[in-house]
Amino acid sequence: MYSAAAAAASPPRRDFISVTLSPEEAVGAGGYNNSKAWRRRSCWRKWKQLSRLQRSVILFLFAFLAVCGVISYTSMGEPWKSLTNKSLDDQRAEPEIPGLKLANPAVLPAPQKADANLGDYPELSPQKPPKLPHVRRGPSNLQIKPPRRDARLKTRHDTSRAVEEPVQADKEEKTEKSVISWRGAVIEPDQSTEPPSSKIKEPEKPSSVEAEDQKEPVPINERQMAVIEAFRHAWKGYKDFAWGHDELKPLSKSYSEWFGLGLTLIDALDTMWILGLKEEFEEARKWVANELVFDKNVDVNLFESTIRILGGLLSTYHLSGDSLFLEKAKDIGNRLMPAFKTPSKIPYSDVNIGRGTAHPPRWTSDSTVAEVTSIQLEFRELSRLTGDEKFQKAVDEVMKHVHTLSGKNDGLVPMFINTNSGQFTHLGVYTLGARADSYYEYLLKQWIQGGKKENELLEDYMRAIEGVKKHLLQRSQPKRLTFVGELAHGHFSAKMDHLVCFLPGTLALGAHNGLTADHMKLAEALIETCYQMYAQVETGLSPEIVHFNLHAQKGHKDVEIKPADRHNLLRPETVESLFYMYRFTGDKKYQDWGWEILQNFNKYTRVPTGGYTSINNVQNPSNPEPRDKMESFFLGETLKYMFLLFSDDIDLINLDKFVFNTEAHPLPIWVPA
Ligand code: DMJ
Repeated sequence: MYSAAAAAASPPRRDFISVTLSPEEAVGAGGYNNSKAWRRRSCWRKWKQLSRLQRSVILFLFAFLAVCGVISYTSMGEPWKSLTNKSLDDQRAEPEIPGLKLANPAVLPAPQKADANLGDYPELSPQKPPKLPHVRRGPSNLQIKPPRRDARLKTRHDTSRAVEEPVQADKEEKTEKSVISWRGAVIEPDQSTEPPSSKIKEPEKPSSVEAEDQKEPVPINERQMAVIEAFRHAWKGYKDFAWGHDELKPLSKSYSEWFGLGLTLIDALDTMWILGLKEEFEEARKWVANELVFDKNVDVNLFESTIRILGGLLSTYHLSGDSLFLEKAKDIGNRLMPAFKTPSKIPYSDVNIGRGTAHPPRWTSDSTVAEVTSIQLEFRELSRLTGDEKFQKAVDEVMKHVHTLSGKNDGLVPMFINTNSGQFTHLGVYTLGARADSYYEYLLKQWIQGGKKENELLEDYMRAIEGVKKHLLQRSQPKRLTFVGELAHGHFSAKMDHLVCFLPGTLALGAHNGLTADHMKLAEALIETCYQMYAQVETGLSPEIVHFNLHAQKGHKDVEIKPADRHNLLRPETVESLFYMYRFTGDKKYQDWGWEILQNFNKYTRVPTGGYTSINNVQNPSNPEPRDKMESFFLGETLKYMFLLFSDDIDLINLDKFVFNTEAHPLPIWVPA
């Protein structure tokens, strides 16, 4: 190309040849060793001998060559640059599990292939960090420790560094701690807690409590104030009519007993701490100090008492730093241990905490799969705090055993497990709802709690989500809502429990922790569905169970409700997922949806004399049929997640430092010693 252009623009050939100065010519003319001055003179002489035209042509050619040189240099740079970037991207984007963007993924097996049918989820929202004003909250004496640095700033910093400093970024990918999030940010947990393997002699000081002088006053917004008001109203009912008992019956102004252990009070302790309700907290603390006694001849359900009582005490200990709560946690933890004395080590469902005996329900020797696999976060944390390995050993053994069991369907588990044989029973029925739900939640959360090193947990989680995609996802009509149905002996049922609405939050949490962005897409689709389970109902409150329409019928919505399923127990799962979705996307619509739900709770479930009640009929706004019961999780979970959802402070229970148990009690994430 160059010679053709040159030829076209050149003068007659003779002139061109006569001006070509080669080293050979120079050598021939005067010898290679002649002085530089001679060579300069000789060149100059030759130049002078040229005609003006010849000189112009030469100057033009030099100029042309110089311009071409500059152009080709810049255009060669581009492919080089993109090649460098691509190889960096390739290093990041080739995990062992497709879509799993982990810094250290080598130990993970490939999952089974997902059904491609339902891949068409709404687009991810733009991958920008949420626009959250960075404030800390709460009265000064109830302040949660601020992080050592601004997590959002750090995330941005790390992202840009990954592009600008490839060598450094590559090194970071190989460290055990770093994980690439779904937004492409490098996440490095920086908690100061240690895993239980390190010998701890003294009970550990909680890591999350801040020295008084570092606390700042924090503004609480109007929606959060409304949650505080709702909590106070609920608490008033509990205090006036059910103090020290398990549950408030707000209409009859009395209480019901389940374990006789002040369940609502314990479940609500850390909510009061987070909401900054100092007086209420102090009063409840006194009750725990003076009245709470576990040496009682009473049967408790292992799962329920672990997630509500043990979990509640542990998280309150971490938030408050008050050793009273750790002492109580140790006491109940020890009293629950007899449940694990079974032939298979799969625990019994019930324990008598006074007598130290345990047993299965009267009608069967089976335990529920979700129950035996959703006590791990709490017992593992108890081991870490006490240095006594027995708690963790018992629950880890359950997980290891379940990991090896046959009877799963692409990672989906049956609902029952036998305490004698250790095998799954009632095979062939798969749900993400009651009796299986928190198995999936705790796979991910244990992996996060333990510093993302226990690969069997992650492997089971990833496989299970693939199983959900393959067997349980469907779309409704007319709105084409993505929902999670059930499978019974090969037959799909379009039934979804409200309980399943924990799943969008869990998927989003996984994506935040470096798992595939597909999980975030699915989370976005599912939370829309969970919201519609409220929005399409007359009271704006979800029933316990819905059935989705698979075929469009005139005048029918997506959601159908059977008479037996139209109650609402003040459950938290949708609000819980809204909280995670807002934290990770910053999309205000999630706050608005939560706000609508709170208003509808106020409208249809609030009892004027104090407390809130579950209702029997979400389809009848003029008579929702109050049930006269306020579940402890309304204070332990629903109102807590509401308050966190409306907060713009990502350090109000920072999700890179804490993992919530299935009853919304935050426990610290461990880091390697
Ligand atoms: C709570 O006790 C827990 O969230 C549990 O995992 C499921 N059921 C209730 C709330 O709905």
